[in-house]
Amino acid sequence: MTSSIIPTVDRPETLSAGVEFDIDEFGPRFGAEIRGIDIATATDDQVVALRKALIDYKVIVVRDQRLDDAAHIDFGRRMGELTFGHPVWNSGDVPGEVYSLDSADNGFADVWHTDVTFMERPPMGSILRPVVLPRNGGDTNWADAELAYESLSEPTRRLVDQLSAVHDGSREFGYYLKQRRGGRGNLWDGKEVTELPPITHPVVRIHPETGRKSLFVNPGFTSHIDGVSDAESHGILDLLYAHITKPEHIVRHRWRLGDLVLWDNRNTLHYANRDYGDNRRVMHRITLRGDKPIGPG
Ligand SMILES: O=C(O)CCC(=O)C(=O)O
Ligand SMILES: [Fe+2]
Repeated sequence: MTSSIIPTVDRPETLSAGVEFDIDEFGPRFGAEIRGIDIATATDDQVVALRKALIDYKVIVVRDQRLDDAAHIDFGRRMGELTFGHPVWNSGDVPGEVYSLDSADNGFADVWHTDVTFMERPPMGSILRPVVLPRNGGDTNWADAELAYESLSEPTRRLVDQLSAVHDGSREFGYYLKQRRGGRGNLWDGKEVTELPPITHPVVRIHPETGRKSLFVNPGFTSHIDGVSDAESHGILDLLYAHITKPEHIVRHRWRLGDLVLWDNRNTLHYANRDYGDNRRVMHRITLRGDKPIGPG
């Protein structure tokens, strides 16, 4: 554990003057636990510093918080602009800003994915807290898609730099959307979502705040690589998924009640282990509005 001016990494423009946190880094540029902050009463300087830490570490864990949905939402509003919890999903008995994932209601996230990449403007980030936890199991894993890009060989980087991929939310949510309120979903980017057309994004995304490149494909929502054969698309995506999910690109979090985890949704993927049998697990997420992904081309 280091006590330092946040953040401790090598981008001087993100240094925050005078705000001290304890940071326990999981890796040089991926994952960190921040200690010594009370999210519900954080100062403006601390919120700014947290926002910078999120850019530097991509996944931030904060423990021992006491937040309900309202306080979770209030904190999210200080971190960015909130969207509906999801473009089409209605979580029932929670505010519209909350996306509730309840194992008793078939809510699982046991496929590697980046949130909502099937929309033109996927979220910038997400903030998640457990509401009900199984006695054990149900850890969440995040993969660093920026490190994954950087650790590809140069010829493969050159190949993927030129590619774009189609993301399709209708595979998972199309049927649900048709059933719901006569095909009317939630608002996203100011418009009611009534269909989920395939959306094309660059395979390599340039982070709008750091300029770094990351792999922006995921097994949850990417249907295929544009402009290549099916066999080539499968081959390229399989190669990228195997590479992204190598153990050295992953951090894994074991949840306790009171935890809050924030992630940058522009350069990470995540996966929730479904290894707790019939026990119940309920997670509440709020979602921060993001930009249209930009590639190197
Ligand atoms: O349940 C989890 O740990 C992750 C859920 C998830 O994918 C999300 O909240 O976006
Ligand atoms: Fe997710």
